[in-house]
Amino acid sequence: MCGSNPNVSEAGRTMIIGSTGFIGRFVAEASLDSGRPTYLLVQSKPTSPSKASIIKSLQEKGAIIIHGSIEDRDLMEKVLKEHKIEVVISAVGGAHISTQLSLVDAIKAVGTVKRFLPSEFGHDMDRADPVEPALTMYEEKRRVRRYIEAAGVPYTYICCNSIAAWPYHDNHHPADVLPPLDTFHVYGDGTVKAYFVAGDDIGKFTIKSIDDVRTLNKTLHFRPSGNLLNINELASLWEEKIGRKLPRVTVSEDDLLTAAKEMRIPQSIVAALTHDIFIIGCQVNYSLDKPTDVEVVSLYPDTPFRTIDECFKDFARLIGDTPKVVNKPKSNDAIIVPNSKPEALAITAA
Ligand code: KXN
Repeated sequence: MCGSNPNVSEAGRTMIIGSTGFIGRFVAEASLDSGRPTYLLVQSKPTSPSKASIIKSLQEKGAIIIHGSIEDRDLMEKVLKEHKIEVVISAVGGAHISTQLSLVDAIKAVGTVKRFLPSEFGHDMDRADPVEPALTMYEEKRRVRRYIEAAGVPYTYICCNSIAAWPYHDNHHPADVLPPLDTFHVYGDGTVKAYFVAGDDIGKFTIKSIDDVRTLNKTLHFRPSGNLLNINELASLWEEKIGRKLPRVTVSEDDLLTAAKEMRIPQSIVAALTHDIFIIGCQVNYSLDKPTDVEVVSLYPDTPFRTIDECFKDFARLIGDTPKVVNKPKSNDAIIVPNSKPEALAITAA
């Protein structure tokens, strides 16, 4: 199936942890789309009705469900052996980063896993240095990196930067939310650029990378130049899509630091990361100059990324199509929309 590319070997059995989460679902869908045998580790009892329906829909697309906990080391060893798992992708949420340590032990013990992707899917932890409480999460992710490297487990770290959506500073899943319809909150002077990558592309390129020898023991950076925008440009693009101008209000560096200091989790983590992205410039203030850096566009020059223009067109379409499911949440002035997949309606309705 991957025939023509000499860097890519035969599709291997892939286990995904956290497949009902925001990132994990994109990865699981992409794995199934690629035709790989896809195993999903899920908790014995789904923690919400929406997670249960996500599992069901992935199962209908061919996923094989394994019940159990990532922290059950004996079970993990047994599963990896019995199903001859070759690739393990973890997309556990920010609150569960350290649960990956015993999984690394299990992977090391079986010795047959060809690639492990820990839950990263953001910035390069070894370079970025956000304020608290994001720093604590990054320290945990750094610890997982060092643990993997010490164990000699083959890995790839995915640094996919930001999700293609309006970057709300108090919402950690902004792609589930429409861009603003009343006011733009512009961080600082609005000129610092970031990479906005469609969730589907995060999944697709993650899966492309897992049996590519060029990403073995590397950090894979997502830097598609067409997806590099500042927040002023993002606002103008959205104005174009909705056919009207909106007022722009400045959210200062101090405002973001104050929100970070409130220590509300996850909102304050997101405020700290928003500060790092749009004030400090953590996605653009370094060059890929380490021998362990690889860049996704140079690896796959013939595979295009979805543009922000296309992603914002999709958001704009949702305004007209689904007026009944557009709700106003209490937490901020954002409007939640379904991401056009039926299970998301359950989240909105819940
Ligand atoms: O529980 C969480 C979570 O799973 C993810 C709390 C915060 C986050 C954030 O993680 C996410 O909202 C945005 C983000 C990261 C990590 C990001 O843009 C970069 C990053 O390195």
